Amino acid sequence: MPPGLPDTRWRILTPTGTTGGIAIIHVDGEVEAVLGRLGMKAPAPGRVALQSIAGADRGLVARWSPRCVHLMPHGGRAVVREIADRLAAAGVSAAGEEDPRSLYPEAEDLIEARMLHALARAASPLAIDLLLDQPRRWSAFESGSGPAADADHSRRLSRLIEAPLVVMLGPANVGKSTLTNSLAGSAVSIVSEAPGTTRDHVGVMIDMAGLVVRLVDTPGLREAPGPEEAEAASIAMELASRADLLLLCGDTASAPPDGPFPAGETLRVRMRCDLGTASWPGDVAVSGLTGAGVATLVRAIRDRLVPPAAMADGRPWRFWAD
Ligand SMILES: Nc1nc2c(ncn2[C@@H]2O[C@H](COP(=O)(O)OP(=O)(O)OP(=O)(O)O)[C@@H](O)[C@H]2O)c(=O)[nH]1
Ligand SMILES: [Mg+2]
Repeated sequence: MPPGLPDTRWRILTPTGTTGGIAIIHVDGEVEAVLGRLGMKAPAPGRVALQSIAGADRGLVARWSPRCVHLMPHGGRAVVREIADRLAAAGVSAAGEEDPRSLYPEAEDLIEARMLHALARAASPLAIDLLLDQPRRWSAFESGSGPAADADHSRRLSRLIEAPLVVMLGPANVGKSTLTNSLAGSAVSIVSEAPGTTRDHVGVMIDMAGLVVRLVDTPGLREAPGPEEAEAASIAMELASRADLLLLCGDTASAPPDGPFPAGETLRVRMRCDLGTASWPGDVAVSGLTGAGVATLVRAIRDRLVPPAAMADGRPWRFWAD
């Protein structure tokens, strides 16, 4: 490996773990040496060029200043991983948490740098307008003319930056995987008439009316599981304990089990609502097969995680981690 480059770091600014359209890889420090080691040519400061990025993809390379460049390949995981590996092999270290002002030299102050940094990473489209308004809100607060921030309010809004975890729990064969597929718009989960079809956890990122969530379909909970299913059920409960929202799924004919489930927010979802008369109401009735109630469920999930009142609230949002 070539010798390390002092004061030179890279980091991914766009959300990782997703298959986003474009990734932004920030490099600051000895930019010309880094790009040279990757077999690339650094554009002049202030210029943007389209070129091969480390041989992994063709994309934009933007030189914001003599010591700062952004590589913008397609955001597929394999491409990003390949470029990260090439950077590591070239002796360039990944950055830890650092002052966002060094990442955004164009920002007027710290709050604007934090805002730009959050905008680059935010998972949800709903975050954009709220983030853009934060410098104004924080300066009103600091000048004594605006309200103060609130930890609970800020924690909820931060779900717009880091996609919250939504976990479906319920008995086998109530239509959890069919609903997951319907929400995801493609077959991500295996569906069948045999109870116990889902043996593993299927996670998918879904835009729910502007709020991007990580939805996990779990194997059905069964009364007398075999050893493999018992293991799967314990993983489901572990996931449930980390969930921001649990979807407790029951069938039209029978309510979901009462638990005990990990404490946290829940929505009781009456599945396969196209099948006959309901014996229990649930918070939302839905049919993954016909699509009935799916739009209502999407709104209910979004509004439970980030309530409309929180979106309309004019208090400043503490959207960065210390
Ligand atoms: N009528 C009707 N049938 C459905 C609906 N959703 C699923 N089904 C059927 O119910 C059966 C079970 O569906 P799945 O989606 O595999 O159910 P699951 O809850 O994921 O089952 P496990 O993975 O075994 O826990 C299949 O035969 C589906 O076609 C629905 O909304 N309406
Ligand atoms: Mg299933």
